[in-house]
Amino acid sequence: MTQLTFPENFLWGTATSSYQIEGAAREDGRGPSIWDDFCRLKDAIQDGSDGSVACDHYHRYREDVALMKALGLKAYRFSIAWPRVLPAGRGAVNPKGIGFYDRLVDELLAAGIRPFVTLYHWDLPSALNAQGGWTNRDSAGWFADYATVVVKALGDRVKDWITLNEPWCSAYLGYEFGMHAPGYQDQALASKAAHHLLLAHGTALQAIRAAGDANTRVGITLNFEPNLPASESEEDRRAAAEAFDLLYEGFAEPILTGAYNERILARMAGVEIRPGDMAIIAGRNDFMGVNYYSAKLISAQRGAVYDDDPEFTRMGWAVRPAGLYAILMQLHRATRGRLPLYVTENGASFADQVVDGRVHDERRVAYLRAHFTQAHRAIQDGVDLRGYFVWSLIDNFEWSFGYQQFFGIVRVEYATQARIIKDSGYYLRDVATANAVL
Ligand code: IFM
Repeated sequence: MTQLTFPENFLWGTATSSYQIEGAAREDGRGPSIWDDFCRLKDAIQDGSDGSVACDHYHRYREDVALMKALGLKAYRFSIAWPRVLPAGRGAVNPKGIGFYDRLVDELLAAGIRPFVTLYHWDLPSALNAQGGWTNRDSAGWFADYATVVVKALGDRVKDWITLNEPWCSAYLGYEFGMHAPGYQDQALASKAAHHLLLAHGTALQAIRAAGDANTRVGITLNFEPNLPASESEEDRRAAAEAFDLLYEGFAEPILTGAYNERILARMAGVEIRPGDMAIIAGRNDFMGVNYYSAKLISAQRGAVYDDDPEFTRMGWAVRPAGLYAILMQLHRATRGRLPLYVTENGASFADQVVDGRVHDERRVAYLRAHFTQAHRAIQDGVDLRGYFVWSLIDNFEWSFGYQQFFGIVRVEYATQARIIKDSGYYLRDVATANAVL
């Protein structure tokens, strides 16, 4: 059997985000965020929970870094809680907030793990939301100022920066569908927020480079759900290629081309787009992060089809590994291979069980194997893919689903905060060690 070996120096790691794992929501001067507020709204979170304790990572980060080291992982993507660093969103810096990330970075480096730091993974300071949050055009400047503070504090050791995580979710789940903080339901607000998030990304690119050094690399993480043809027929292929894809057209395309297409402009009616905005949005990235979980099947006759899916995860997402190959190739073609890519999230929630102290999560192992295989196939076909971060290191607070979804390769027993490495964790260790799909 031929082994599917990855390129030398390929980075294997896991990803998390601040509000989903840290807890300690009211400790050491952290200010409130829109997620603290949103969780208090009636019925906002399915199990009525919040992230105030989560995985208690704020106190257990040493144990969590030791887990990564034991699993042989060479990279870790985590996010910084803006309200820990700037409790009011702007102005006074909280030294204890920066202090936490300072210790975390040192711990990672001592364990030989390269930090990839996301500056915004959805926990906007409440004080900024009171001023309109992402619907306020000033948010781009607020974000760049915050980025400057963090890069000045950690940039001597952190070289890989991600501005935003999944701005589609911040804009549309947060301002149009009401499923995420701040919980609004207004399409016009969502379009405004989307433009300002892109502007914030572009403005922060410049700020991060100014605050960093010659080795600073900066990019953005976007979520994708590509349109796949439901069959190999010519008409299904055409239908899939022509079907609207807000995730790609609304976010990747303006970043890569400096323009919104007609379909996006139609949604942007009423949004102030100033001369110069698009050039800022299309500023140079050193890489792009790809978050991939599922894809849509498009049929010329039936539109989006859901009925011939082989398998769904606990989130109700269809398992379609071929979509990972498709989006990596699409980005490769769009950038003529000039922009390095990372899979910054991929993983699956399944209902795990502990049996004799072990978690035999064979469905998650199979999911990961199938997706690693597609990533390998993309590399074979020329994609400059540099690393792969599995979502997630540990089970955690899955936003409006609370603690009822399980994405970790390590289980968390929330009553005791004990960590149990699942079979998928050992599988990732073996893949990372062999640098090959096993
Ligand atoms: O948990 C989330 C993460 O915060 C962002 N990307 C998708 C994951 C699974 O839903």
